[in-house]
Amino acid sequence: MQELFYSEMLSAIKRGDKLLAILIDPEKFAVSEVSNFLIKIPKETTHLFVGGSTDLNDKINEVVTALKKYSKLPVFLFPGSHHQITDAADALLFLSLHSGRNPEYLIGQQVRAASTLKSTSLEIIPTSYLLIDGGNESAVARVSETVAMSQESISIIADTALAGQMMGARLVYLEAGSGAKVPVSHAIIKSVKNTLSIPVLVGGGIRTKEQREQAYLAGADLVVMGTVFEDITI
Ligand code: 1GP
Repeated sequence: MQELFYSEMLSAIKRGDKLLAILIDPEKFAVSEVSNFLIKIPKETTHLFVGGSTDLNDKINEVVTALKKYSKLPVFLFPGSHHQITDAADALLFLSLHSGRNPEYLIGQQVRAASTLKSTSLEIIPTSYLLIDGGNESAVARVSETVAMSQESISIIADTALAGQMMGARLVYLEAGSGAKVPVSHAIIKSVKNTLSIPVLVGGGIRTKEQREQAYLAGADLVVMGTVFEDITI
């Protein structure tokens, strides 16, 4: 499998670029507003992520197709389930919820996706996904029926991320949950960054440019922002 989008990400990080993904939840996105949405997101945006925890409709293909029509940014799927796959996107974050102990989200959903992905044009990027307590119950915790890791457990979080890397993950995603009250702490980002050699993605509860810059300073290679841009399309 080619690793075009992953290689581009590594090259950008090596150059010292800071990456920014805007997350679009298809359920909350008005396709008719796509061009308006793309004008209003930050000019620093490097990636568009598409996906959501709830699986109430099959809008994902429609949303990705509309984004690809109006934007040259790479579109990565960030699926909440094996239903959220479309070849209209460029790449797939093939998530395994390593913070949790629910086999359905460690391997079950991945098995359900495997036969579809066998003939996909998507670039598949194995991603270690860690849910960290963001101060409120997240949709990820509710849907996956797993408990978020405490922000106090810095060494366990770093060890979990390291185990994910050792298992072959090409990215680690530190997730405080969409709409988190408290983003992932700088101490956690720093510890994971110092422990791992793969890129570190951080999201959940990041609302301002300043918070984003602070996450980069702590060691995040890519910041994900979603909720703060949702009202653009509603
Ligand atoms: C959620 O990390 C993303 O999966 C983004 O979170 O919606 O809080 O920006 P927000």
